[in-house]
Amino acid sequence: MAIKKLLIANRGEIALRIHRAAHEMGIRTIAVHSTADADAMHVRLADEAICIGPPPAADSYLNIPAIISAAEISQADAIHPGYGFLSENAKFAEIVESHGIIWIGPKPEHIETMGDKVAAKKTAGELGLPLVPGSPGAVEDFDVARALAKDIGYPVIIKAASGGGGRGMKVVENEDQLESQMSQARSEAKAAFGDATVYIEKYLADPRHIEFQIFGDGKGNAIHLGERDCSLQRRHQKVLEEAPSPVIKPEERDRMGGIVAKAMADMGYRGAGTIEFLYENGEFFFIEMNTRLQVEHPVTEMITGMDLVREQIRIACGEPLSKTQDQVRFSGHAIECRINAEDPQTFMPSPGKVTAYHAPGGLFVRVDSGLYQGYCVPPYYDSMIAKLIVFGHTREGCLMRLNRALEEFVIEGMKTTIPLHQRLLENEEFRSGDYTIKWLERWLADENDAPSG
Ligand code: MV4
Repeated sequence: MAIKKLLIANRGEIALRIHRAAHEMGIRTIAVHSTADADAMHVRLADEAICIGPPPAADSYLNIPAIISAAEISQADAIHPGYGFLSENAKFAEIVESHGIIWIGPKPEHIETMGDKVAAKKTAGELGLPLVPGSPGAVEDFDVARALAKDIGYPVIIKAASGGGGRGMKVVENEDQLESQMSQARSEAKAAFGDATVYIEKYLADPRHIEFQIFGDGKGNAIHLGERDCSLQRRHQKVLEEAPSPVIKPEERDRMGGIVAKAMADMGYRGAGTIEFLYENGEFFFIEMNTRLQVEHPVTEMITGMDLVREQIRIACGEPLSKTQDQVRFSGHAIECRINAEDPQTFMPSPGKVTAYHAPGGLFVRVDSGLYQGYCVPPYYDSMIAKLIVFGHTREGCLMRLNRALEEFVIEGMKTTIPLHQRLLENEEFRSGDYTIKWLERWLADENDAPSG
């Protein structure tokens, strides 16, 4: 099953990332784009480009008939969805496969299962992954919820089965609040996702967010590529990610990674996946699985020397994993800064025309971005305009190089979050690796109370 032409059903830096891997494998690429993206770099770089609709994503990058038509017209033999948009849409994966087109992603049934958080948790538990204590499934009845919460111990958290990414969650401090919070969670979930199903977990007060990268070949083999620490988030948006986590010891990585890879092998998982855990007091608790390539995959590439998109394409073609677990080697430290077209204090979006652009370079510095001088950042999509990824043999060396690279980065014509990353790099707690999921928002609030000149 060789691929000659690949349609990239995405935009921005990830479309470039996929194009690069494809071209290095001798595969021709087809870009799709909205009318707002006619001048985008992903369109310029691809061998062919097809306009699939007007600016709103619902009419273009989420427009399944338009994308399938583009694939048919261009005779694409594979589709890579990138992240976001249609990447975790099981129906789309099925439609792609039913047209005889190679889907560069997991089996549709696994996308479907992991998209339902209750089903995902049940599956993870059956596969031997450690779970946050909580309800064994969906909870509908208040009396059942009350008994469960009492058993688990307060505080508890109510989550929407169709949620994810932090949407539709309610923390409940005591029994008095349970009934009202639960009915509120249910009606919000119904309104947001068309599904009122909720479940209950013990609320972990201040954990880290640690996720394992895995690959499966769909035939019972799987490997892990270590963890990423994604604890630095604001309103459930990751700001900076690093690998390895500053708090995970090699033995812990090998042990947990082994458990995760075994689970994925047993389920017959195919392609790239990420298993998300909360980590508190030396313990891992499964929360969700992402069945796609992630924004922060480059930090894993930097410390393993592997090309994760190439790996995805190989697997989709039915080839074996390029390495056994024993051949995966972790070396050094990598950090990724997400650079958004936003005010670095208020986080207000700031799209506009790039009037000057200079990307940093030099040893161990990587910039994934579709920006160029004269490009207009459209207001319709995500505000992330670049990723700066830096490697160092040690974390300290990585931080020094990151500081240097941020200094070099010039993006004029709009506000960006580069100054936020520079402020963060000056912070001693961040530098020491001593942070949890609550740390960044607390630090930003403190900064606003006492702004430095
Ligand atoms: C939690 C939690 C505490 N306890 N579950 C937020 C997004 C979703 N993926 C899961 N989330 C959380 N689940 C229990 N039982 C705290 C969070 C959470 C969080 C998790 C990861 C990264 C940042 C976060 C910010 C706030 C809350």
